[in-house]
Parts: sequence; structure tokens; C-alpha cells
Amino acid sequence: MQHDLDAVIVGAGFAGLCTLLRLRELGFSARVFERGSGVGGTWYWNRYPGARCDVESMEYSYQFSPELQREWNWSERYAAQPEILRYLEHVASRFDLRRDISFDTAVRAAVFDEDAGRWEIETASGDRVRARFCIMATGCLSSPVTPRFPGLETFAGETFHTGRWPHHPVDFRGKRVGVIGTGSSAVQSIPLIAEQAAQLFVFQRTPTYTIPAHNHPLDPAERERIKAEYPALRERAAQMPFGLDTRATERLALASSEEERREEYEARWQRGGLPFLSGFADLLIEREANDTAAEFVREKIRGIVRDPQLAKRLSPEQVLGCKRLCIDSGYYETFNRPNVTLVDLRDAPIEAITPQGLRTREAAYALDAIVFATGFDAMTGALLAIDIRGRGGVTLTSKWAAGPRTYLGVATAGFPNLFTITGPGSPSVLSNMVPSIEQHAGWIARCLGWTREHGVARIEATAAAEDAWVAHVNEVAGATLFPTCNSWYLGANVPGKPRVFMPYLGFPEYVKKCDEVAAKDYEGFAVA
Ligand code: N01
Repeated sequence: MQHDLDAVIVGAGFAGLCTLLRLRELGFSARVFERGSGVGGTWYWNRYPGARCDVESMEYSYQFSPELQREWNWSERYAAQPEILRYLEHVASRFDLRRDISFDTAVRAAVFDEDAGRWEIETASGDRVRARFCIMATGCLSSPVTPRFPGLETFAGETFHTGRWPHHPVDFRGKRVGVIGTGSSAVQSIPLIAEQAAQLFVFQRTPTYTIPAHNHPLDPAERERIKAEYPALRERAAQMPFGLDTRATERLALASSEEERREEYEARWQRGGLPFLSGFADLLIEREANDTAAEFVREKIRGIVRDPQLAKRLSPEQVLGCKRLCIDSGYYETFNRPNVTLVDLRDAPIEAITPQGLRTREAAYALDAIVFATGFDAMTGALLAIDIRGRGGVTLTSKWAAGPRTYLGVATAGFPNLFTITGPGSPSVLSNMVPSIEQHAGWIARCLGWTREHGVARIEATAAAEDAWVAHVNEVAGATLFPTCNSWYLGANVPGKPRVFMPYLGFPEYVKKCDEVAAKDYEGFAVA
């Protein structure tokens, strides 16, 4: 292993692979450390039944190589996990990436040596390498959270977390299964687990809004038509607020008639997917506007779920889209099955896991298996799990004790030559992740190239630029309905985590700002 590198990259998912490629193109030496035994990141770990992307496959793919874009044929409108993993494995082979990746290698610490101007990266097995730059491609949703229910370790059956699913097939036939949580992972897995299990109990703390995916095999002619206009599609998507071709309109729900609203919602419901949220420009700004869309979905739930009481308990009340919108294939329908029981934790929270199952304040449930679909320590979890120390030995954990602080979501003051891909303060989870990742990887690679050209040894965000950026991120979020519920965007799902709205809303504005910063010789960064 080379011990003095230009860069170390942590993680070999979409972000790490693309960053490695970008750095190689510019002639930098880089090594990737990956805790898994293969490439894929999110798509390596999340193998639960039904795992698939909620962004259409033709958009959820790299665009850096027109040849790759042309030659890869997605089989479905929304690709399932195995196909996305195959795609990333193909990318790794096609661009010969594996020779620079160390698998089964978790990074334990990254410490900046001020005298040498190098990052010293230590792996879990104690190996050390030094590099001028350290690039964290650790993922936004890669640090799973299992709530500390009393008695968890006493459970006699099997437990699973959707984000750490085993690599072998799991057979729920004949079993009594409990799924805790009703976010995206639960919404995708519940219909399939219900088909297998003898009895399925869904433990719901907050009902969820989900829009039908209307997934289908991609007809080769349709795929070719999209490929023929790929550059235009990518360009159109880059101008939309989420960097995704949602057919966003300028129309306002509150300036439209009841009939116009209904027509728009119905058309988007029939088309399916995340663009439902972009039907009107005020849906995430005005509560009254949002209510009209939320009520439309609640009406759909009442139309799907036969038992009116059950439909009511499945109907969310929070702002639609405030928690990440889910996309499903038969989620609400699953509750019509005789072998599925909804347990509403708002009436009676979980008190304990027992050897036989689970106990709420009101009842005991006998279970053979428990699936934790309880989410992730989003955006900061994977970064703070590494002992990162910058200038003066300051830890990132202490610097971010009151919440993450970054400049553009790529850098943080006090930590020279450290970059984060889709870090807090960047569009990341409020955008189509793949284009966001590519934009970051490209921007960071160019920045490294610039430091080389200009003989710059260190580049570090200034505290002033960071303060201004943090204020701006908050201001943008504060003008929306996003901060109104207990979402993981705010860190609200992790007990004790500071409540800070972490992603930046507005992909096109963000890209423009990053380009301006670069054009002004990295304005807001101090160099030495
Ligand atoms: O996690 P979540 P996820 N007791 O945090 C509940 C992406 N993703 O893995 O809402 C009882 O959304 C919690 O309840 P509440 C996507 O961005 C994408 O499903 O906090 N319940 C919630 O219902 C997504 O948003 C896809 O009240 C507890 C659930 O667990 C993100 O990953 C697929 C609890 C957690 O939901 C995370 O999704 C999957 C407790 N103590 C994931 N603690 C795609 O489609 C938590 N819960 C691409």
C-alpha cells in the first residue's frame, strides 16, 4: 500500500467511486477505504425485500461518461437494489477502480498533522496512511439506528435492520414478524414481508404519506427515446429545485380552484413518484396549500383501506413532504390483508422487547422475528463515527456539538484539506443524489487541481464564510414548512441529536454558488 498519497477517500458507494475517477483523471494518487466487502455503499448494505430507488433509474445514474450512459440498460422504471448494485459493480470494472480500493477496511480515525500538512488515516485494524487530502464519501444515510428498547438483547428470535440486511435470503414463511417503523424502508418492505409471513405486525409511531410508484419494466423503445434526449433531460433536471425532472410548475395551489388542484393531484398520483410534491410551487411554503395535497392523499387512503378506523390510523396529519415522501408498491393495500395488524404506538408506545416478542403499554405481541426499519443517524452519523481531528487537535464531534457547521457542505473551518461529499449544508438528500454527488466530486477534484497549479499546500473554509453559509441554509429552510415536523432532516429521530435542519434546499442556486466560489479563486477559503 502506498503510504503518502494525494488523497484518501472514505467509502466506495456512488460518491467514492466517482471521486476516485475524477482524481485519477487529474493524475492524483488516491486510495479508497471501504468497510464493505464490495462497492455500492447504500446499495451494498440495504438488501431488504423491496429495496429500490425512489428516483427513476434513467435519472438515478451517472452522467460523467456518455458511453456509460448509452451502454447501460435499466430494466425497470425504478431500479431495485440488486440492479443498482450490478450497475455500480459494472462501473467499478469498466473504469478499473478496484485496484485503488481497500475493501473490508473501516476507517477509525483521521488526524491532521499540522507540521507535515498531511492527514493521517488509521483503519480499524491499525494500518496507517498519510495523504494531503482526506475526502469523506461516507454517505448521508449509512449509519443505521436501532432504538435502545429495554430488553432488546433478550429477544429469542431473529432481529434485522433494513440498513444492514444479511446477504443470504431471509425466509419469513410461517413466521410472526414485527416491523418497527413506517418510513421509506418499511413502506417498501412491508408489502413483500406480508406476502410471506404468517402474521405481520406493523408498529407505527407516525403514519406516513406514500405515493404509488407505478413501477413497470422499461420498454426498450421508451428507454431508447429517453437516451436519445439524455442531455436535454439532464439539463432540465438540473434547473429544478431538487435536481430532478419533477415537472415543477410555478402555479400556486392557493391561487388555483379546487377543481384545478384536484386535476393536478390526480394526474400526478396516476403518474406516480416524487413529482407529486412539485404540483404547485407553494406546497412546501404555505400550510394551507399543503393541506389541500395532504387531504387528497388522505382521501386516497380512505379509498384504498377498507376499514375506516384503520384508514384513519394510517392517515398522517403532519405537513406532506416534511418527512421524506415515500413511494410505494401496494403499501396501504397491504393493510387490507387478514394477516396484517397495525399497532398504533401513539396510543401505547413500545415498553420493552421481551424474549417472546414485544410489549407495548397496552399489549404483548409474540414474534419470531423483528425488523427494525428505524432509519439512520442521517448526514452526520457516519462522519462523527470516525475520530476526525483538525487543527489544534480539535475533534469534529466537539466542533459540531451544537449541530453541523460547514461551508457549502463540502468543508468545515478548522479542518484544512478535508472535504465531504454531499455533506450537511449541501442539497444532498433534498436532491437527486447521483447528480449532486457528481457535482461535488467534480468541484472538489477541480479544487485540488487548482491547489496544485497555484502551489497551495492547504485550503480551509474561513469561519466567516462558514457562518454566512450556515445562516443562509437556515434562512432558506426557515422560509419553508420543512422544519415543522420531527424529521431526520432535523436530526429529530436520534435522541439527543441537536436539532438543525441539515440539507440545503435549491439545487440550481447551489451549483451556481459553488461555481462562483471556484471562479473567484475559492472565495471563502483561506489558503497557505
Ligand atoms: O428511515 P426513516 P427509513 N419507536 O427515518 C420509526 C432513504 N431511503 O430507513 O416517524 C418506534 O424514514 C420512525 O417513526 P417516526 C430515504 O431518504 C430511500 O425508512 O420517527 N418507531 C419512522 O417511521 C428515507 O427517508 C429509499 O415517528 C420508531 C421509522 O422508524 C431514508 O432513507 C428507501 C422509533 C424510520 O423511518 C430513511 O428511511 C429506503 C422508535 N423508537 C430509505 N425510532 C428509497 O426509496 C424510529 N421509529 C430510495
